[in-house]
Amino acid sequence: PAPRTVLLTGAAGGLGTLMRSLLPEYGYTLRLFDVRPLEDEPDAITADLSDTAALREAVRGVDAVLHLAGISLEAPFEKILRSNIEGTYNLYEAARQEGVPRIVFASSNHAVGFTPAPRPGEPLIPVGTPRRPDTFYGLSKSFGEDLAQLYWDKHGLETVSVRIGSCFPEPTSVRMLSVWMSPADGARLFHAALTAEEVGHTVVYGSSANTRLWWDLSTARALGYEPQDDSEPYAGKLIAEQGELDPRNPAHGHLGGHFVSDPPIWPY
Ligand code: NAI
Ligand code: 15L
Repeated sequence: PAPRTVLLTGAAGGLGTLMRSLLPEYGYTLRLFDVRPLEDEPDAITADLSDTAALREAVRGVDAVLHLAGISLEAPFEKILRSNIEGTYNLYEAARQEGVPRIVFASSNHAVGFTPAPRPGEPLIPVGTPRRPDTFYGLSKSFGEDLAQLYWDKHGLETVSVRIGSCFPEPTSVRMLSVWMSPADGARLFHAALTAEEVGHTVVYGSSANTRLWWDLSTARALGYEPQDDSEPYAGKLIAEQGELDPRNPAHGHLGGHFVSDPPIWPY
């Protein structure tokens, strides 16, 4: 049966806020979880991913989890370790103990961020490309994908790991023309990941059907995802402001953009 009640971790964040408004249209009842209080949501659970008792209670009875909580940019290793590595482990343990059948995990393009960006005419990057994290942050997403595989192989807990590109209302850089996922396509993809049958552990890239796409969306489409948006209408303005990408510049020539720099520079 299609999942109805979904635990949304990271509900107070940028993507969480977008999904709180978009996912109910698909018929979901969302249970909200974040360490940051959600003032306008009296039933939201305010807790840290280190609080294993709160997590057990949060996942009890849900049909699936959409796991967005975590540090979403580069940070000192100790912080990444606590929120993204141990926090994701704590969530999987709680889900296993409570018999939750599926997690949709917000992985990131930064798990493969050091992969050279394909030039026009070159093949798109498949999900099976070797992982090449560009940061401790990307490393934590690589860990999350391995954790998901372990919990599928050993415990039969399913995951769709979504290597999200850039999910924001509009693309704001030339790189984002290749990796952008419109919020509406994000909701379409998360819905497909929540409802597709027999996913085991499936890894997909998360983006719109961009004209300048860098990666292969076939595993996402196999879940039933049909992207409707394309960043191309934003191309003229962004290229006029920022210039074309120069593949000789490391921060232009890799999937992860400026995350490959040391230190990583945002925005790009
Ligand atoms: P965000 O930083 O706006 O939101 C993350 C939320 O997680 C915050 O509300 C924060 O309070 C919460 N959180 C962090 N550590 C926590 C902890 N230890 N316990 C409980 N809650 C905690 O990030 P955004 O943009 O909404 O991203 C959501 C997820 O998607 C993140 O996991 C991020 O890595 C991933 N992602 C997002 C992309 C995007 O384009 N927005 C691209 C690729 C991945
Ligand atoms: C991510 O993983 C970040 O969470 C998000 O804030 C963006 O930086 C995105 O990747 C990106 O690569 O643009």
